[in-house]
Amino acid sequence: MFCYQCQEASKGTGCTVRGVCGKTDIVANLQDLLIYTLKGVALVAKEGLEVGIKFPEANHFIMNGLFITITNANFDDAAIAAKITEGLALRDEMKKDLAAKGVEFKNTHDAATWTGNTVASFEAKSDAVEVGVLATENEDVRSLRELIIYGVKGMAAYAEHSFNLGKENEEIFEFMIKALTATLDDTLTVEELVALTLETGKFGVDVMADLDAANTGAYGNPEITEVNIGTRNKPAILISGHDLKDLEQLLEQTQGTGVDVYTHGEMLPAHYYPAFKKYENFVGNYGNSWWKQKEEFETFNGPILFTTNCIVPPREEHIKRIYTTGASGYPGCVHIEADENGRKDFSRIIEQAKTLEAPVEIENGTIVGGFAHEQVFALADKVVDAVKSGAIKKFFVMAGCDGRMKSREYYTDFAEKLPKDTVILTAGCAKYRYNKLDLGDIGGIPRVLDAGQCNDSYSLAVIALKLKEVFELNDVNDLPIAYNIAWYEQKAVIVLLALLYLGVKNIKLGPTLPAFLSPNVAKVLVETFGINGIGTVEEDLEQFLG
Ligand code: FS2
Ligand code: SF4
Repeated sequence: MFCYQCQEASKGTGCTVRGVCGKTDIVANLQDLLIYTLKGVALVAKEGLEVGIKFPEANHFIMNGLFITITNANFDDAAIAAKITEGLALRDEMKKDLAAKGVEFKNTHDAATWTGNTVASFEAKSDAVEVGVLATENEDVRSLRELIIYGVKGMAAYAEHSFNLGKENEEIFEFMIKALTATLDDTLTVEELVALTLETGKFGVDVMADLDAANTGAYGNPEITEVNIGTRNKPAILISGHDLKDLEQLLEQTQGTGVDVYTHGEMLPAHYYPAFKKYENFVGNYGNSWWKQKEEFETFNGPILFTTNCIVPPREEHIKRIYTTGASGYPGCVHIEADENGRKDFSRIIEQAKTLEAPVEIENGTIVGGFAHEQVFALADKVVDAVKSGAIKKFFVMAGCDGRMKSREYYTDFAEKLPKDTVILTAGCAKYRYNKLDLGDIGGIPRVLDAGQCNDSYSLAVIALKLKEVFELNDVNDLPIAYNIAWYEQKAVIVLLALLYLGVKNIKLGPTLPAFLSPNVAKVLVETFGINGIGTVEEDLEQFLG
């Protein structure tokens, strides 16, 4: 195996024996082979698009396959192997379809022609050099190809959440096909790959706008909300991950059962949506960000439903009460599939919850969030006045991910040491590093404004563009907004590329720069966009404020 797609890549260079995330070499290799299979499907789909033939099934397959390979989403080797089998069959059916329509598929790339039909044959193939990341010898080309692939993985995750709410965008699918096939094209120059990287950011903005419209269209605009972080004395289900449609179905199915529902990790912002407030059994948020889950699942007592990443390989005794759905999976955990209408039957989780103890309270009180674009616009006058009067000197976008490395204590420390006339704008699980600190408010505006999940970083971009308009500025970089982003997995990569596409400069990215950036590619990002790594809190505060 060789994997360097996340921030916790071993020794800052890549995992080669077993993932720091817990991924085995077999799972890592099968994930690479799944990506390779998707590239084969994309080659055929591209040929179809060139003559006006579309394959909607391929679009959905590519989207879901990419999502499955995101860090901490799916550790289930059998499920990944089944997906590869499905992909090969789909690819070959598509070729037949083209032939039946008089189109001869001439591409002889191995990704479009290889075949296998047993798990053993997949394991053998997945070990072959042409399949994995290291297939590309030139480190700059490899770096750009993988940067594009990781961006597209994040894009696929957001597209799938939109799709689950009945929204799809053909242009996004066509871009995924273009990007996947481009990573097999040896004729593309480094300059062309850099341009494609920026184009990935453009579609990143589009997919986040689509998901924002899907979420707010279905559940209303997030609004200021106090979320309970304590518990009550009833059996309960914990729902983790990002998929709001899954949450809605779980809430519907638990009505009148005596079973409560709590959010975990990235599902916390669901409480901000008006549509979910009507459920009396939607009690609050339990615990912290993803990496603390082993301890928190112990005290939660009830079943846990993962709708997406981030899964940490569980303790053996927890497997029987952990369920997965969508792109997520873990060997031994029951996986709940949707029927042809998208309905999921969560009754076995509810029945199990009834037999288990209520959660043990590990903290109490409330936290405040719900500052997505419409809520901030509703406060616009207050915010603009505070900036004009000097009560707010600067905003710090501290969106992104959390992770288990000690170096992430930097973000707690940074938030605590920020001057009292600054406001943090956040989204994603990065917020757990400071959302329970008492940082106070500025004239009633809380000093930590949480827009929502990582995809809601879109809201932060919309807010910045609105402020640029209000203050009549020509450049978004002239605003009193600084960017200190924490990243972990590939959804953060698409958020970063989206910000670059929108013209945001001088982003600090930490706790470490991606292992997949070669020195030359990192240099391009530094010279073109001013991206830089974090230093000490003191140095960085000086740099931002000095
Ligand atoms: Fe956090 Fe994990 Fe949101 Fe990432 S819960 S690092 O998936 O996408 O952010
Ligand atoms: Fe290592 Fe991250 Fe890849 Fe897991 S996802 S194998 S931790 S680089």
